[in-house]
Amino acid sequence: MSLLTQFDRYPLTFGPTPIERLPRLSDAIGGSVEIWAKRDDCNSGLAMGGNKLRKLEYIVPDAIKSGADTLVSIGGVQSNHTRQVAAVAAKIGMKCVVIQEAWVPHDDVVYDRVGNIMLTRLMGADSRLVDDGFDIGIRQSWQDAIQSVERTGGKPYPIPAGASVHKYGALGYIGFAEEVAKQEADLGFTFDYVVVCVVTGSTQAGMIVGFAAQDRADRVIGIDASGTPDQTRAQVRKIVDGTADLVGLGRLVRDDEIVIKTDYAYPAYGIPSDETNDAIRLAARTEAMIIDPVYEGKSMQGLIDLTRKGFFAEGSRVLYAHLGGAPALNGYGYTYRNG
Ligand code: 5PA
Repeated sequence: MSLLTQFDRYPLTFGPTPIERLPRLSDAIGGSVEIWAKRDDCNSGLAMGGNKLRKLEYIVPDAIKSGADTLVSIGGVQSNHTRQVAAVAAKIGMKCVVIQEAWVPHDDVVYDRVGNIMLTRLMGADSRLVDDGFDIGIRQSWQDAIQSVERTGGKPYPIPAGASVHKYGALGYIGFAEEVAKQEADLGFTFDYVVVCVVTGSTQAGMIVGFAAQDRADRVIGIDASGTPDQTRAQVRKIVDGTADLVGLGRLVRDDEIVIKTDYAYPAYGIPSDETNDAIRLAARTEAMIIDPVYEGKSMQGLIDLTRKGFFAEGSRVLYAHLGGAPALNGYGYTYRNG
């Protein structure tokens, strides 16, 4: 039985996302485990897709019901989230204001003109650059933007960073967990682990609640890419509790069911390490699977390191959640100028 039957969903995605085996990547990192990917990066035709569309499917009905005419959200300059909010606004015929803070100390000359922010502007969003640094919490700049819409006679619908501390923000990734269980039934086996990047928290939190209903939430291995893991962990805990209550999970999720590895976010949010870049190149060269330096590159780095260290028992099947994010690569043209 789905935990989601009582909630409205506005379709923004193609449907269940494909799961594929990554044999050349598995071999390249030792062949002791089977790496598979669930391709949420290919989930939608809206502006290149990604994890926020799965979340926004459960938020849009509330936005429409509220009578709002403007979605207001926030992220960094190369935020995938604000791109997807801008896409949804265009698709449902609302206006969009997005705050883009200076979350990443990155100086590529085209950083604020290509990739996510270019697409965001193309789709007609009012993209406002603000010079504040990284923080996943509630920001003054976002509250100012909400008020600015009100002052000009609009009706804002606020969506927090990553759609994460929104009441319905984690429902989409409960759907992910239920979808995996259905796909496993077709495949004829179950995955031993799911590896997922975590920053603002609702992706992993939704998975935890969804997999808790299948009694395997501790098999969801979060890889922190925020570099502020205490804050991220506290936010995941809070979202898990609120969401478990909302959907009627019927029990508290234990602390040991929230697994977050904190070794891979260095040197900082949005800045790839040499090991992140090795992971990005390896995924590209073995499987033509394109991942970004901010999020998925770090979770792939974690997956590779944990595999090599023997964290996953030999013969395990590990499902890498590919959450999107490739458009940000355009902002790192200098880093990858030689491949
Ligand atoms: C993001 C987030 P959560 O924020 O739900 O933990 O997801 C992490 C994540 N992978 C993983 C990709 C490709 C992501 O875009 N992106 C944010 C953004 O502003 O784009 C919310 C931070």
